[in-house]
Amino acid sequence: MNTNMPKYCFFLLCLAMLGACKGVPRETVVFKSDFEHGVPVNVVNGKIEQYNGTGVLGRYSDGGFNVQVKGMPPHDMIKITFDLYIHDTWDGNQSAPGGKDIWMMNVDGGSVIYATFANGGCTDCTQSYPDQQPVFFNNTFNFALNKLNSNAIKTDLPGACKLKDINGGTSMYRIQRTFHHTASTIELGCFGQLEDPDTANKNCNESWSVDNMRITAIENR
Ligand SMILES: [Ca+2]
Ligand SMILES: [Ca+2]
Repeated sequence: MNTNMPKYCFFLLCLAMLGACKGVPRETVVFKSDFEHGVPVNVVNGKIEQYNGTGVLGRYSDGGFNVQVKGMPPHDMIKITFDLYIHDTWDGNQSAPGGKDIWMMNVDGGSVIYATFANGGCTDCTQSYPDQQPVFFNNTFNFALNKLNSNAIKTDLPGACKLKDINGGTSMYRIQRTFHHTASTIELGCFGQLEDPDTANKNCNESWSVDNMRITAIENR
């Protein structure tokens, strides 16, 4: 038997432990809310509504909210996660007057998601999501033609207003984006840009809300 074997194994174990420690990113949650206790102080233009047994930030149709976080720890990356609910009858890529129905997410004024969504049983509607951005050619923004509810993780939820209590009236998407970011402040904005000729009932016909939002600062080490 090789008497050096125990020492050799100990040496390998130390190397493995060192390797495990080095390079592990440090994650700090800088904003987190399930919207069960009112509008968080970081949220501008926030409003809370009960939907399907839980508090959500919304509902909005046109317009939306901003989340502002200041004094963040040193970091290299930001991870944003939340649930996005698309409520009732969205027309996706349809032309005027029903569409397009666009939902967008901005970070520090730059566009991260600018996409159309369709929902609520629209038979010949397409949506651009999960494509994040339209392609600009022929002097216009061309949105991708994906199937209604593409990439939704739930499509059998009840509607919120026009399709209230009707299963399939709401679809839910899990939004998760990670990107390079080093500034000590961040401003996240979420907005709708919806077309509906029935302006008096727009917020009932097509709206959106979010839940379980978390912003994490990640420092690579
Ligand atoms: Ca909630
Ligand atoms: Ca519409």
